[in-house]
Amino acid sequence: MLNKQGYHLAVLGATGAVGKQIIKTLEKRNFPISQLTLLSSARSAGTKVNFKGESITVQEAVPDSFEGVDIALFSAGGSWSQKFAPDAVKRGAIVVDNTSAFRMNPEVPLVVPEVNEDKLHDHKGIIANPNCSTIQMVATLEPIQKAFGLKKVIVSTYQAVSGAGSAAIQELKDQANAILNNQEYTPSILPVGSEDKHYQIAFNVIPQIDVFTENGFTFEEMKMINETKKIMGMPELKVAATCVRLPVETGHSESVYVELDQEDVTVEDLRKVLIDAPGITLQDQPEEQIYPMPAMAVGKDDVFVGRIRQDLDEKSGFHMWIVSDNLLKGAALNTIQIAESLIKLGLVSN
Ligand code: NAP
Ligand code: 3JN
Repeated sequence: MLNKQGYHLAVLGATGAVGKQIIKTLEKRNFPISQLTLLSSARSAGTKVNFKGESITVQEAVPDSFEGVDIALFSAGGSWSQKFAPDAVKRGAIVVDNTSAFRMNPEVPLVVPEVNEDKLHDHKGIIANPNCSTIQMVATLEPIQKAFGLKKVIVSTYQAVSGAGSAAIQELKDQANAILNNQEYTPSILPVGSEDKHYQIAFNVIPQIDVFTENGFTFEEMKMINETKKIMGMPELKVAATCVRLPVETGHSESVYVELDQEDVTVEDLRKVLIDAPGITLQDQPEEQIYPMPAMAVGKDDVFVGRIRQDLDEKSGFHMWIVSDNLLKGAALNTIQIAESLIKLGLVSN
């Protein structure tokens, strides 16, 4: 049942991998909704979606789709955010955007509520949701930074295909089937859908996510570097990233090395800080072979951290392994948590 006292929400990209998770998560968290407008391109317009026992018809997005909308959750791709965000804001909606279109705009807060919820007060109509790989890393780094100070971060990611959308999930399944059945398969999506060159992802690992930039890092790697500094409010923090695609359907993993300001920190000190951190579940019992894995993180809200160990040469250096559901905390859930924070802080009216 929709709630008359709730908010009019719109979801742009409602039929995509992220959009579907947004709809599920809104229902699961009983988000106060008086009206739900579901938007896609003309391709999926007319699709019926069940929400809280009601059938909602997906509509083709046009500027007037945002008339009367209080909060608009965008996940249709950057160019569509650029096109529709001004239309939505002009009509009085607050846009929470899941794309990279506005993330580095100094006028736009880039928010992970556990880290920098207070930045929502500065919004001018658009709030950006960070990249999935950034979110799970900063949720872990923030309590460490607060307790011990951070000097340097080096991350290598192991990213699931669902991060590249519904078509990439299908490609992994079709390709794995074809290879197991000795059939031909021509890759067409990964590493980057819009590029000419594509590689096999089933039974393979691709060290490229998004396009290359001039400095040799990919755009995905630059997003992690720049977004981490912005969210943590640490422009001087040293960050390097290598982003890699794996044949896993959902759940991003990260091997993260940090160097702390404080010299005398132990593994136990880090565990104590993380065990109390919001949105983090510590899974770190090597003697019992307990550590995070993507298959176990799917469908869960938290960021899972384990394999914490001190570097053998650098006393203030620590290694850890961070896993989260990239479609939930990495995208849909964080977007909805931002909307919940806006309500909690009295920053949105209905
Ligand atoms: P997807 O599975 O390919 O879905 C794309 C969605 O966008 C579909 O609903 C599609 O509608 C819709 N769309 C495409 N063109 C549109 C248009 N002209 N007008 C309105 N809707 C349109 O992709 P996804 O994985 O859900 O990701 C979508 C976007 O979310 C990505 O491009 C990215 O910017 C962002 N994203 C962010 C993160 C993160 O790290 N936070 C993670 C993943 C994705 P049709 O069904 O009609 O085609
Ligand atoms: O590939 C992944 O695992 C995450 C991908 C996110 C993504 C995919 C297409 C476009 C993004 C993003 O959110 O950074 C974008 C984008 O730049 O908007």
